[in-house]
Amino acid sequence: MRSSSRVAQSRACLASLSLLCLAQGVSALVDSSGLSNYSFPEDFIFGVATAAFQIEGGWNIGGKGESIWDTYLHKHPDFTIDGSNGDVATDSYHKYKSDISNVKSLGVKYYRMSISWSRILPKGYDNFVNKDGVRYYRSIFKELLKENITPVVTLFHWDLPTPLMDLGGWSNPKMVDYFEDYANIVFTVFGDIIKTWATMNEPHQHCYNGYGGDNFVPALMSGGFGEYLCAHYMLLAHSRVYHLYDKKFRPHQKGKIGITLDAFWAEPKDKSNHSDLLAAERYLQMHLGIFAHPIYSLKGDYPDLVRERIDNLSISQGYTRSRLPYFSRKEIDLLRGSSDFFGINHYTSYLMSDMPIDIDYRIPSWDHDTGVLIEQNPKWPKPGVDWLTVYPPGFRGLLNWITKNYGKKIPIIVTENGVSDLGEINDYARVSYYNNYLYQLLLAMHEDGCNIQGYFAWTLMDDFEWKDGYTVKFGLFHVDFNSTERTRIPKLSAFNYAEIVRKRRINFKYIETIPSLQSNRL
Ligand code: GBH
Repeated sequence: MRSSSRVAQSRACLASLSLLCLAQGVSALVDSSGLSNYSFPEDFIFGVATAAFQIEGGWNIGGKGESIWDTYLHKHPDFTIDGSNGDVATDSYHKYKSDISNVKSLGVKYYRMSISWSRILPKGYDNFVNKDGVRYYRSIFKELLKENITPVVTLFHWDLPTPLMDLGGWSNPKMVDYFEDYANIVFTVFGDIIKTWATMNEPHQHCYNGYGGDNFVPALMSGGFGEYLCAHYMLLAHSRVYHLYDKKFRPHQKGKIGITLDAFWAEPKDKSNHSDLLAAERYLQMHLGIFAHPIYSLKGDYPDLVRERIDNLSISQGYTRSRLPYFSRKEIDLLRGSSDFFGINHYTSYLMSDMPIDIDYRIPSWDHDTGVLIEQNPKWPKPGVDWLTVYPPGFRGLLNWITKNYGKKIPIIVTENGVSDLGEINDYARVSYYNNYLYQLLLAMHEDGCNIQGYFAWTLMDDFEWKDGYTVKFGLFHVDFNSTERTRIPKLSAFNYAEIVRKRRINFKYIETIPSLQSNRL
């Protein structure tokens, strides 16, 4: 690892890295030692994130029931591009102690993880609580606390218990009750330890890819209907659980509860073209505003733009009623303000331009309703997976968009951000990605006044990447999926992130310091 070829390689990479810095206007903003001028406040939350289905494995161990990803992948082994599934994943079910010591080695004080609903309630319903499942998560939480790491827990990161999917999953209004019943058990058994909860992860991605399309399980392909039913009942379920916590648990457990949304940044393709500016804004409203406006705006409800657009298109397509359900007055009031923080996941940006829509078009879809042409900018680097190009200023743009729309009072927590690699340990592109994206976050805080309180890197280690199986690698730690041990090795980016967390500054010359890493092991 410390060979001269590695050093030579790093020098070559440095050249391209500094070009990237220049291109992104960073070079003037660092001092001569390469440290960023701005720093992260002492109380800034630094963490690292994972999700149950992507790491645990142990799919039928310890009394766990099946989730939709278990059931679907067993039935359709070709769904993932490598024919894989989550049966073993990174085997965190057995290796959680070493995972926690890896979290600790990064120096972060927070760990974002999710609970597998079917490990706690094997059939999804609350009449039977699986004691082994409760014990498993308590052991993790205890181990984290022992290492002085605070767990931040998501209740739902896409692995719905299969029996609930058999009844329509999130398109069934009864899901609001079932989610409340699950949350009630989880708050009861873990609320003494867990003080930060997120109800759900990225409802947009779950609904769009799983209900509207077939990129994710349950692959319903119910375009133009499925996404909106799913979104609607997920929002109502979120609000129900927020109020459950607020009334029944918060008074004695004294925690916080919010939600994690997601968005790509929408960069107008031609900034001088008014219709491209409108297209970019429309994209953000249809993707992020549709979830954020009901929760975080003063007015509540779906954004007017979204409401009117889907109503009008539905009618012109010959439907008697809108494909987007309506909230009652009471539901609007209960949703408004139902989050203590704004959790946001962000990875990449796209160029947006206007796509004129055919109002009589008979096959509805979220994409058609949005009416935006989405393209990648070929000039932005693409270090790994096809959907992810690197454009750090887009991150600042998104943080400002959130602040502009929902105010400075609501604390923003970046609950995921990261990039994929092709399997290398010396992941120079990820070092550069984190440095540049974190710098944009500093600019959003220090120059734009965005109220950003935390940041979680996605992800601790290479994991099960949904449809991409194990072919796409987002980890700070490399995982050897060919070994039964699932051996974890820190990548270069793990050392770099640990240094950022320790120094509270970004070191843009980090790669130059590689030879000194040897004496500076995690
Ligand atoms: C996050 O979603 C998830 O929360 C996390 O579980 C996941 O591991 C992480 O991203 C990294 O992917 O193949 O062109 O159809 C991010 C949103 C949704 C972006 C699915 C990529 C597939 C695009 N992702 N999408 S495509």
